[in-house]
Amino acid sequence: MRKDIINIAIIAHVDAGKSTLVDAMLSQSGVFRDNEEVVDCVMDSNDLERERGITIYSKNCAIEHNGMKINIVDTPGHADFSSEVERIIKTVDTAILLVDSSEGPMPQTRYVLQKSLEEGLNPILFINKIDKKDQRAETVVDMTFDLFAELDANDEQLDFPIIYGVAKEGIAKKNFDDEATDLSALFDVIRERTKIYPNRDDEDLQMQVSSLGYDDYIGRLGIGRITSGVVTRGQQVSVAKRDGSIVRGKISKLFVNMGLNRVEVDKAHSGDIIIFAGISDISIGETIGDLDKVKPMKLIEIEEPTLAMNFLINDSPFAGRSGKFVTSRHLLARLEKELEVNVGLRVEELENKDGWKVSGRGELHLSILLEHMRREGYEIAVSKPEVLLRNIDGEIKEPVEKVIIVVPEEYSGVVISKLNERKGQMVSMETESESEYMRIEYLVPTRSLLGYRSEFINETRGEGTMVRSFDSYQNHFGEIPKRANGVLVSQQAGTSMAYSLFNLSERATMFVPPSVEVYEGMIVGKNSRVDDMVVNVCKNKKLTNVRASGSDDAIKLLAPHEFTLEEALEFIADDELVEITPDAIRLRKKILNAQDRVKANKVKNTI
Ligand SMILES: Nc1nc2c(ncn2[C@@H]2O[C@H](COP(=O)(O)OP(=O)(O)OP(=O)(O)O)[C@@H](O)[C@H]2O)c(=O)[nH]1
Ligand SMILES: [Mg+2]
Repeated sequence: MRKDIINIAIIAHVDAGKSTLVDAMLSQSGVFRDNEEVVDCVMDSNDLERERGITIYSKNCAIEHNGMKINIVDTPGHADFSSEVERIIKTVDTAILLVDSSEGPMPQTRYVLQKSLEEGLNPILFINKIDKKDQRAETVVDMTFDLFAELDANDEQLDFPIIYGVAKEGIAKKNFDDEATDLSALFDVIRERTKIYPNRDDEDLQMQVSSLGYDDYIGRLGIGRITSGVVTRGQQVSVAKRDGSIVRGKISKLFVNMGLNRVEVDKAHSGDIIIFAGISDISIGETIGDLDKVKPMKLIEIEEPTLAMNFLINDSPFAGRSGKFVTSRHLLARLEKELEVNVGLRVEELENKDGWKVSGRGELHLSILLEHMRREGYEIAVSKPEVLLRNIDGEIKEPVEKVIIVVPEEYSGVVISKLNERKGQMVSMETESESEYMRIEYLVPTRSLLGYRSEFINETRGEGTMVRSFDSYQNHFGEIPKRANGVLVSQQAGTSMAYSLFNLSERATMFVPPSVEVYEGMIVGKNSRVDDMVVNVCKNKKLTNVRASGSDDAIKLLAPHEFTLEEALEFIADDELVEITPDAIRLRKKILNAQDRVKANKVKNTI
């Protein structure tokens, strides 16, 4: 028996409360047992997602409401994953667009809304977090309406329903002042405004793969919505491949979503989102059809990568100390496995065969992969991220991002001068209504934003917020300033000593605490000046027999600066690497010996 089916995507800018809303939808439709303890953002099931409080992978779940099956796709809000959201939008019947009641529409709101409108969806607007003190729901509704209009919404789309809610408490209402205790108002609107997917079970099978999964036991999984027809387990099918060829295959396993789980079924119906195994090289955009009757659907484009890093074999003196997987064979096998599911990732062997150039959609996309690898026991050395330029109509273009910054007025000067230095172009600047904050909008080449975030946080004392999103490809902006500070490089291997760290810290920010092992060529601090300095951090004070009372016992060391993986990648210069192992993130010079570095530099300068 086929149930009525609706597919919904939850879309928004990062942190608008998408995963929280999905929690509430799940719990109010009785997916959890009464006594079941449910964690917040239950869909953010990956451990990195839990730690960071963000969604990285889009995920499906399904609920039943009044006899109808609702497939819900929770999407990531971070801009690195835009293209994934774009693909999901192609497989749903409606979208719930969340907008924060105080923030208003943000760059990613614009992006996901634009894609939904282009796809012909009629989004439902959900003004979330109306419990916030600084909510301005009515203004935000107006702003969102303007955004719809600006994005050429048609009349039906412009007539979008509005729900006001507190996702955190599972509350939704039609009017701001209504009393509500649950999400009924949202479910009513979904029911009224969304067309149920038509029953097309009698037609030929057509199903396009819109995302991929992987299961250790059954291999690669294809995920997508059945446009028409039915799929049965064991069915022989034809597959229209990306390259235009048509091959045969068999659906060996078939699943649909039910609550939070995938359940295995014998048959799935038109309109439903399925997960299937059996076709080992299935890829995004490929169409499955009845045997010898497949009608390819319009190919979904796979986005070009924008950023690359070299993943190198870790050859530091500490290599192999904490990792289990350190050889090139290990790295290659892991990268190949990642390519199975990580759409938009590209891996090329480096010419000198000491590693791979790995390209992805942004810093987060690539650093998440690195973070996973180190947790699994890999060691890798990684080079400075490099923005990928594009040749468009014979001209070299580079990606440019829109940057929206909100800072206390006193810091606006330094932000503006830094962004100008980095070849940014100001788009607008205004005082936020009734506050001491300035809202500054810039267009800045992605290249010059690498490394800017930590500077920004420092210079605005953590009080500023910065949101970035891809804007366009533009003519190359030319040279941009290099890192303003040199580094302190350890002269020899040994153990760091509080005494030398203390002495150095007068003109540098140290990266290592006392009593840790360092090696020659390891970066141990940031110089306050522009040049690099080779230092000895292992020197201890000569003990004398006479000790001045109280003068040298108490060296007060500032805590060293600890890098997150992303910060480290942003920080390093061209001749440096980040050494990533399960238990440490170290910065180092590519060439460890100081004299060798000088020689190599000379050669470089004469060429
Ligand atoms: N005050 C308030 N906070 C909320 C509400 N809904 C969600 N939040 C909080 O907002 C933060 C982000 O919520 P998430 O559900 O993770 O947001 P998201 O949109 O899924 O974020 P990404 O997946 O990273 O794009 C969390 O700290 C939530 O507790 C709400 O209605 N009111
Ligand atoms: Mg989320």
